[in-house]
Amino acid sequence: MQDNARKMSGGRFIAEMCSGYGVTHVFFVEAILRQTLMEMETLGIRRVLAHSEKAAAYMADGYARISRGPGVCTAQSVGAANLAAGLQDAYLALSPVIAITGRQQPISQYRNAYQEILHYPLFEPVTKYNVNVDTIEQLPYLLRQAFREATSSSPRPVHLDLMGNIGQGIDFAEADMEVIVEKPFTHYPPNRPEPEDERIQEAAKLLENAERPVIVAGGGATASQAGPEIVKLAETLSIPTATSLNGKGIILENHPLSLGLVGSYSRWCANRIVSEADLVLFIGSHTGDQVTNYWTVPRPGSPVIQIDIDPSELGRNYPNSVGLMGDANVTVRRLTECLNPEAKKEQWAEYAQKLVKEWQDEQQPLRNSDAVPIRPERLCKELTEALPSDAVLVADTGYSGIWTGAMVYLTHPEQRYIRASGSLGWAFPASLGAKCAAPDRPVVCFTGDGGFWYHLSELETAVRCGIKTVTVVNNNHCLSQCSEGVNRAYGDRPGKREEIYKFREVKFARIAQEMGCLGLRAEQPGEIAENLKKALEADVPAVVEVVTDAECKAPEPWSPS
Ligand SMILES: Cc1ncc(C[n+]2csc(CCOP(=O)(O)OP(=O)(O)O)c2C)c(N)n1
Repeated sequence: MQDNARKMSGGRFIAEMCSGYGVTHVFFVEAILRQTLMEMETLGIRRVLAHSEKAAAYMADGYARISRGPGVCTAQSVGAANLAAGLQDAYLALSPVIAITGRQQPISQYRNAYQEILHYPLFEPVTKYNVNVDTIEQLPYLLRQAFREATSSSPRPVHLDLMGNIGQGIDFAEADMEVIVEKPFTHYPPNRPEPEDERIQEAAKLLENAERPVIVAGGGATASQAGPEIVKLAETLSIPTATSLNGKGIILENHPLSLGLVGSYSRWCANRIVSEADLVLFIGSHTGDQVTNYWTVPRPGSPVIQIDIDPSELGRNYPNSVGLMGDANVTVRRLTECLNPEAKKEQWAEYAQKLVKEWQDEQQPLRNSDAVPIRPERLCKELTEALPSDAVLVADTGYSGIWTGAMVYLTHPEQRYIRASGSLGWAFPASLGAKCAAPDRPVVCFTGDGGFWYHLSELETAVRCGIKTVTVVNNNHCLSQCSEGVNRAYGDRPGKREEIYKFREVKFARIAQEMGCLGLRAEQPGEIAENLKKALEADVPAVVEVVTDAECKAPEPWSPS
């Protein structure tokens, strides 16, 4: 027996560990870990019973992204596949979700046990640590490692599969165990490594000598809370700065050096400037297809400096002139300290701003449009104006990501933006998790009707658990982003093409109202502002349905010819 070990159940141990690591909410579908959930109540951890395991995983993901720490979700054996499906977005977004499932005892394995398939392969592609907990003695080691793995380097989901289909082999088992909480791993980044001096000097020289440098900041910059340091660096040399969707908010979108979003969900001005740059500084960006518009922006072969906490990312898609392995915040600070401010690129920055202004002028008539059905650009303008200075905006995928990413301006340092990494329907449950992590901040979800349909039932969860979010439904009664592709496929051929992307014209405001929420519907542009105001002031979860024009399509991303 160790010095500080106490005899306790696995359930008590898991509950105390979660509490020690600062976990305030757990998201789950019954039946799983009943002892743990009971013990969590005594420790003040809120149990959020969801209507599906996928939604529970999305909630834990939203919670983790906003709390900047581990988010916990759990499901019994038969729910494991649903839970794993919900981890794809967290995996892609580098979100530290801890997923706990139960699995049948060995005596039932491989003999047609009811509800049972192998879990391990389901979780392999969506976790960085995927282990079985067979005995209570393993629990302290494996659970502590799970917190460490989830939050360190590139944070990502982890999975513990406990003995017993509802985890009872661990949950109720007793042993002498010590609750050890390793403070650094209660949040990410747990540590802030710095690159070597010579590398920093090399990067500084390249930046000083470049004529047209540009910064592209990504999710790693957000994770490191590097915004103020990046803005200082940008201002020191007047470097135009673009972001990915995960980096949105790193530089305020009314800052004179801000270009907005670059890549495929983007503004053309950002793509043009990044494309014309003679040096690109990627900060905490995975340089994937979305932020680079399928690796065309910047052009292949462009000189690149890259900063990342994960060395395997340095040069993955663009060979680095200099690769800086380190935390974004401290690395950028050290880089700025080495720069000669006389090497400013004012002309280049002015040129970049001219393009940004052109883009904004082009958008103006759409943002102010009084058209009915409402244009999404007008909705985004109203949302920009209504968004409180400390709001969290949670965006779904597809057009919801494009509209909010490019057209809702974040203009306050406290505002946060998180978005689906591609899974339609993610945003609404994720916004509930985000609200649990930040109960005092307004949390606004932006989703299309196609996305909202996925987890509509979680409105009941929001009301039951008092999770007071605002959900803006861009309701065009169809999968608008898909209609173009379907029409292209049909070409001139006759047929019922609408069957592939159209829905019935349902009123979400009425459904919401029926479920105990405040439900509001805007059919005229002039109604949006008042509805958003009422929703933000409501003392119940609110749904603001805005009837928009399905024919409005997002512009194709700009690419170099
Ligand atoms: C899980 C999943 N299935 C399918 C898709 C493909 N998809 C991307 S956007 C989209 C349409 C979204 O429709 P809606 O939420 O109504 O927004 P709109 O395009 O109408 O603005 C679809 C089906 C996806 N991204 N994720």
